[in-house]
Amino acid sequence: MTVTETPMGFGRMHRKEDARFVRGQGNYVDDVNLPGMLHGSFLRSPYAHAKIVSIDTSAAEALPGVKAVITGAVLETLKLAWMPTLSYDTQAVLATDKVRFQNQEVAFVVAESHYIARDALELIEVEYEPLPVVADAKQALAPGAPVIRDDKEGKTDNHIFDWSAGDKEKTDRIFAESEVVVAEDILYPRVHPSPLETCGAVADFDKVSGKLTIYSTTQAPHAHRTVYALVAGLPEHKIRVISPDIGGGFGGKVGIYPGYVLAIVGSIVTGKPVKWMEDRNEHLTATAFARDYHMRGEIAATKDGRIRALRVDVLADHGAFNGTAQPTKFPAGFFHIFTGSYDLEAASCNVTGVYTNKAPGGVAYACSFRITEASYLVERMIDVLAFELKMDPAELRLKNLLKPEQFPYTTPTGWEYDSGDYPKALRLAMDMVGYEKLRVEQAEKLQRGEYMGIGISFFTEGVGAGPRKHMDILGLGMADGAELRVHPTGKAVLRLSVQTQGQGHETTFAQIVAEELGISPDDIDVVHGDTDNTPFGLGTYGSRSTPVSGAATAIVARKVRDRARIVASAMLEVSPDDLEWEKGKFFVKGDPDQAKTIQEIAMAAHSSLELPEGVEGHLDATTVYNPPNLTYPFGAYICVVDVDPATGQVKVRRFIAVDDCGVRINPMIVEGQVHGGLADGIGMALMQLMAFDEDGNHLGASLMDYLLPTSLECPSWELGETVTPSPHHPIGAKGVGESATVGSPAAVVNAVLDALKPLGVRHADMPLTPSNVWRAAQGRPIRT
Ligand code: PCD
Repeated sequence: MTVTETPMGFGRMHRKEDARFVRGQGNYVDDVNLPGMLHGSFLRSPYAHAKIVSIDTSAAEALPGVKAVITGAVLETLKLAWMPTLSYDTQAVLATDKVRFQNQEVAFVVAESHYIARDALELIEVEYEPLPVVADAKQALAPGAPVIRDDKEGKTDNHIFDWSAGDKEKTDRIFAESEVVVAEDILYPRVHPSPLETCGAVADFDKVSGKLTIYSTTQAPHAHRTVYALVAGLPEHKIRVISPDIGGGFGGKVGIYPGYVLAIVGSIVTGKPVKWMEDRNEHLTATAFARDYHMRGEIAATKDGRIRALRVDVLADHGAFNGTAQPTKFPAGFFHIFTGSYDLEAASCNVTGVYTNKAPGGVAYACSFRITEASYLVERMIDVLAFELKMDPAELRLKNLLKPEQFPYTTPTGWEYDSGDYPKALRLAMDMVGYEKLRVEQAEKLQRGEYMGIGISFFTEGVGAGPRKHMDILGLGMADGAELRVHPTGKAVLRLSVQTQGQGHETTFAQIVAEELGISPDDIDVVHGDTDNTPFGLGTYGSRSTPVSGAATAIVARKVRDRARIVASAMLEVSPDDLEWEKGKFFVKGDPDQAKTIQEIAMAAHSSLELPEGVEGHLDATTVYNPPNLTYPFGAYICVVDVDPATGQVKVRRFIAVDDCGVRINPMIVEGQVHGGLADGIGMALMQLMAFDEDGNHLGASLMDYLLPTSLECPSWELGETVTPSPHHPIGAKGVGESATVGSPAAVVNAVLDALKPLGVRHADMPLTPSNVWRAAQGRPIRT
């Protein structure tokens, strides 16, 4: 795709940040090297569950170059052994009483070099007393199961929460009277975000000024600063969190990890800056996982395929500490959006969260707070129903999709979808793939003993958390700020509270200002990821930057424009009402030659020109945006696969993705976001699983076992779009960052199962690896 000129607003434009990235000039946390900096490293537990009898650090401390060895006992004296999680639970910073998952942090060595620190770890003696392990969520609530969180007073089981949504009574009534009821057990396995860059931090505590500066891999610098202030009792204005370039986040960099805290403690203890940077093995085993939802879905319908109700029961594996990141009111995130894109009479769900001896986290991983699980569930259930009714899955969907005239639409579980034209998107995807013809080809192939599958999924997401009256994280409302400064020469600086991790905000947010003010995006600098230099806000995840900060940016630019109108009226000696705006300039109504450009106006605002009331001498403005609702992007995906039942090999031949994220700021970036998410979906559907044995040993602790999709597994994506603007968003945009990860796994799985349908296979769980596909084809699918 060639782009020849910079658009003065929305449109295709190369990413401004790429100039430094492609030259290897990004500045990541590991590139931060401060004078006198020391290095920290963790001793981690070999056991998934064990009592700590004793820890002897004397030999490690004696190793030349070692500056400090910090244990849980040391942290206890500082009241820092435990920290709050994003779900109001507590998490051990360093284990004190016992270890609760394999590779949990047990001790932290600070030394002159990373290598000395690693060597010293070998000299620490820990005596463990192994305890029975709960590795399987389904065993967590069994009578007599070992209690993982006995640190919590009075805790006698592994239960975390029960949460339900929808109208259970009405749903049950419809199920009782429905002609067809189908049930299926569906697992969304534990997976991991696995960005290119692992997690790390450099902490620098200045004893003289009392100021703590932390460079860290965080998607939410302001929220982290507040948590550090509350936990460590440090004054918030003396903490500066800098999130420099981030090599991908995908939700895994939302929470606070023990490593960040220990870099801080290490710096306070030694008086020197301390760097902590984990390796891939540590990242895969100890940072936030995603999913791990064991779901039982039931769908009620008429014989001719009108879907009436959905009922879901979920067992949610949250690992050893409940550290999921989502708005407080919703312990199962936004899972209750599981009615998806369909017009149902009723729905209800119950989610039970349990502790297991696995790493904590449960973050998004491109899921907008459990919408991936919800979307996968409903899209699989639709195909299961189609299987039973012997109906075409496209026809079944078209029959039940919400109609454009139903928007704004309130779902049976209380979401208000803002806008959509679903049938149009699905029909477009079907046209693009040549659906009818493909079905003919599929039938012909089957005659020849070749198994080809066509999988459809239709998703609706709710992104842009969120309205403050419903949504907060740790008591912090989910609004975001924006500040816009226009210099005398008409160049601008936009300061944002969201934090890009590769999405291209330095480009797209400049484009929003450009669209509103007619200043070239090249003349607008976007500042982010530094709490000292940006307004407060909750950060980037749940595809919220465009819905929340994108709105704030448009609004702050409009405030600047309002001030510019007043200045222009003084310059042109007419009333502000007599001016008309055309991108980049104000002119006198009926006399377009009498005009002042935004650059001229900016200079005048700073000059000796006498300014009217309300304009003190510049155009700068600031705002905070509290979204009235989420935005609801949607899409229709179709995947075509060839499956060899004899070897279990799956080849994704084609993938059509029609996305509707409202108005697109930069279509090229949107397409890039979709490409990435589709690849992610193929990874989850076909390759990825965080597996554990019954002793809680991690079985996929390297990228040799935990497989990431590459271009070899991906077809050449075929993208389409429809544009249904969000009616409540100032520029009509909806989020898109997670859409493809939400929508694609179901399309791939539905395609593989469509191929195996002639063999009588109705369902098999992800990941559909060759061995799992082979087993399914033999009539022995792996069940969970
Ligand atoms: N856009 C446009 N238009 C529209 C929308 C959007 O243009 N309509 C664009 C923007 O601006 C940006 C992007 O696109 O740039 C995205 O956006 P959004 O949707 O808003 O989102 P954000 O917030 O920004 O981001 C976030 C996301 C998420 S969430 C995830 S996972 C992932 C995604 O993002 N991650 C990542 N993507 C990505 N990419 C990259 N490169 N890297 C990363 O890391 Mo979570 O919750 O965290 O799990």
